Amino acid sequence: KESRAMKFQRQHMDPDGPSNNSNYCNQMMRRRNMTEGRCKPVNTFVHEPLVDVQAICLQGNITCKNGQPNCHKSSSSMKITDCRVTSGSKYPNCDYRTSQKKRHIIVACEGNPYVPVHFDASV
Ligand code: 5FA
Repeated sequence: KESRAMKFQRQHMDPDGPSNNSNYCNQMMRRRNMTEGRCKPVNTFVHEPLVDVQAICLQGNITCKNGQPNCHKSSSSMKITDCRVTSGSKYPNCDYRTSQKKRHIIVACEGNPYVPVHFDASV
């Protein structure tokens, strides 16, 4: 079974991306299996080395949106792409808007090793 750490990597890590095109989210949301059963409404991909994202678990500790205490905010801003389903999107034809940004990201970490398991927000 896929671990939560592996699920985070599948859903949120694309260190070598993005291929600079407006179809990025349409392609990546499908390729990373987030358009099976439903169109996942919002999802962020991070374009930084995996080790740099894992290191966020050692950076500023903050409260998560769900009230749990295990969130961490990156001390540097990171290259990200936000994917948001369009209002006209109709499953199974999932259609996304692609927006590239540089933001501090907030991830939830769990386990031993203590690694990212959830993408909480970008600020
Ligand atoms: N989740 C939320 N806060 C968490 C925390 N502090 N520590 C660990 N996990 C935390 O997200 C709900 C999901 O986020 C649940 O699985 C919860 O355990 C975890 P959502 O944004 O309400 O739903 P979603 O559809 O965006 O996310 P899912 O794909 O269902 O959940 P994932 O956590 O696998 O993916 P995510 O990284 O996009 O949240």
